[in-house]
Amino acid sequence: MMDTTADRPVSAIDPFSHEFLRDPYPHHEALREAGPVVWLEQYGIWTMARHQEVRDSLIDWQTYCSSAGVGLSDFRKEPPWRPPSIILEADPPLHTRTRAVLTRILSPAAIRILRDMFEREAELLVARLVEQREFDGVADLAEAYSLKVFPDAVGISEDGRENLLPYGSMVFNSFGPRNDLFDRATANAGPVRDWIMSKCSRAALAPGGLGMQIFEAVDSGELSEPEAGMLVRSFLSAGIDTTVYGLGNALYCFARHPEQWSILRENPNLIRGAFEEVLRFEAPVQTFFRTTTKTVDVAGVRLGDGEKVLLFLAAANRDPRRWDKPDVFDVRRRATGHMTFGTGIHGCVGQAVARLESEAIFGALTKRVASFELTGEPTPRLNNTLRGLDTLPLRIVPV
Ligand code: 4IA
Repeated sequence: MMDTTADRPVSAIDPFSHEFLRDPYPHHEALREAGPVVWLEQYGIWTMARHQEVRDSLIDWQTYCSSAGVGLSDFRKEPPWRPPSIILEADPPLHTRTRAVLTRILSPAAIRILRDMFEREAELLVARLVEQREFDGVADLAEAYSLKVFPDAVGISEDGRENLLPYGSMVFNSFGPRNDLFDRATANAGPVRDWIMSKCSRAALAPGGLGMQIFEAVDSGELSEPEAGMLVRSFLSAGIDTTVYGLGNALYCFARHPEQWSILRENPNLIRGAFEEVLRFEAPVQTFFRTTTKTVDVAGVRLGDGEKVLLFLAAANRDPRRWDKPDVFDVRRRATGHMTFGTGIHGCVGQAVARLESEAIFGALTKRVASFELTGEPTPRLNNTLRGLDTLPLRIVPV
């Protein structure tokens, strides 16, 4: 057989180093330009950073599977740090059955029912922040709002919610290598995991909430009782940090680009599209892995069976082959087609909730805030999967 290893593009980049995570964009460019698929020698894995290849791989779930884990760790070779998610870390037919339940519970009709509560909470929070004038965009807005509305909608108790962010930090750092970020995130894993699991049972959930609706799928025979608990865990894993980072990144974009904020204030119908542009430009979820189920040729390079592939969603989002002036933040751009929600059978099932949160928050803010001023240097919160801020000191200039 021909030795294809001589022909493959190779890179020594470590996508999980602090240096990379602090400013990934020059590295994204290097990976895109290295080739359609690139061997990362430090980890012995493949990576794809161009829009076309990332998209094609996400759509081809038969070749690029999820059941071996969507992090660096291969569940066939080492034990997962927690029981695998039965939706994220699953393939059809299991995935088809669990996904159908969550698709229904998060349907457009279900989201419409949430809108009043999400808008009311956004108005309350924004009124308080405008009064306060100076605040931290991460703690006082992105975290405060994300820890309120979605957990309320799921139907979990208020007390103990301080466990949700540490749990999310574990989940998202665990998709990367066992580096310092992973070690720090998992240092206190036991009690946090126990609290999360205690909130996933039927007994812990409010009647009528999204969590209890999962258990109603047990009564109709679609799921087993333990499977329902596992899907509540998926809500609590996927539904909070993602929106914290997304809302925080949005605020950061608007603080750095005041002219874009003015455009939004003059055309509130652009709010929806502006959030898509934030997701393209500063993707809260940067990367995901797949594992090959057979040998496959990608643009003339042969990938072996059972190999890990790191999909650079955030690099696809700035691929000049796909986007005009990709490094310009432009709220008027047609940004749909970004890869931040993924695509294909695993495309984000909760994306309407994320959009609702952003519309509620930025709808309230555009009415009351003329501009945001940075009162200090924002600091990054490094994570193996997520990109976002630890602190974002802001002052509001009211309307
Ligand atoms: C789960 C991709 C990310 C948003 C995500 C994380 C965890 C789970 C699903 C999605 O635990 O099911």
